[in-house]
Amino acid sequence: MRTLPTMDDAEFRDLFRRMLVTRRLDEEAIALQRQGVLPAYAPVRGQEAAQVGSAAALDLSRDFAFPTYRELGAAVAMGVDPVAYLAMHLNIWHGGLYDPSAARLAPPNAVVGGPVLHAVGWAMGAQLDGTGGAALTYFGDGASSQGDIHEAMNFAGVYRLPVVFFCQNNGWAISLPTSRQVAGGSVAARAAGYGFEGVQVDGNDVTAVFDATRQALDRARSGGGPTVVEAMTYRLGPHSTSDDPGRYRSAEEERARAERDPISTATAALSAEDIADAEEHAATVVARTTEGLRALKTPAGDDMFRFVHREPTAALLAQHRAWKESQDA
Ligand SMILES: Cc1ncc(C[n+]2csc(CCOP(=O)(O)OP(=O)(O)O)c2C)c(N)n1
Ligand SMILES: [Mg+2]
Repeated sequence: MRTLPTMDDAEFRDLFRRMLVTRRLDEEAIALQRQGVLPAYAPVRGQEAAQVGSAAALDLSRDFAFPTYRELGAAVAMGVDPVAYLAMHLNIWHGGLYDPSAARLAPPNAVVGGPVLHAVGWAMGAQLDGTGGAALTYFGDGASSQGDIHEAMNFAGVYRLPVVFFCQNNGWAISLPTSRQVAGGSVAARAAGYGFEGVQVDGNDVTAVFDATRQALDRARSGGGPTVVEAMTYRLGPHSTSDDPGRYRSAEEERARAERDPISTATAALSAEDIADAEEHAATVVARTTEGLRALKTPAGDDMFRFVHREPTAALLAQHRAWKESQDA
């Protein structure tokens, strides 16, 4: 196992700050769900190094990331406004309130395996128009057993598309352990069958994740084809705020895995002053985010009918009229 940090001290401190912002925002999001502000939330605890390390490796001037429903850390690492990202969990609009094109982050996708298909389509476009960017797509150990993933990886392998398949193997797909989702034990090993590279990395070591993702993105941009990066990590919390992990896994397992908590692993390599500084910064971001989320107003119901088609169809216009009439009634 490698020791932290292997990168420049300032870079490492910066990654740690983003991981800590993610941890504290994640705790706040759970509290907001318990207070009835957010209807539901998918916790990130334990996966901060995997998310921040991978997203920080992106070149935001040309790459594009495709998240699932559990990517707060990636959004934080990419500099997306946390209010706009977490607004997704308010369920008041289509996904978050950030501008995906400007942020280089697609709208969060709750279809398991869904973002992977979109990333491959984007990568095909990038290859055709020669802009030189790469796609980074997130998916889980559970998603890796979906047929969509096979189609996406095979297509990407055949066309040698600039895409990095970033699997967060967090041990569980809701109540099913990885052993029931991944025959053969490794998502990375499957890459060989698609004709490209696959690497397994310690997903709780932010520098190891950053290095592996950076290498994979560089390879993708220089025409070397796709890579699977499988970050071995652990979901320390529940699948969602309506899940009780005590029904399918032991407290012993949770305790053992908590010893490899990415935040404490990174903390061991930092000074008390750096940590205090990062805590103060995180507290400021949390306060601003909570205030912002509480202040958000429900958008106009008409928004349901906008953004569906550039030119609305007759059927959609009729539905819009019927909806308006039902509101006035
Ligand atoms: C196509 C599809 N099937 C099933 C679900 C229900 N579902 C939501 S999350 C999940 C488990 C996903 O596990 P994994 O890919 O390991 O990601 P994790 O939740 O661990 O981050 C399932 C089955 C869904 N959202 N979409
Ligand atoms: Mg999982």
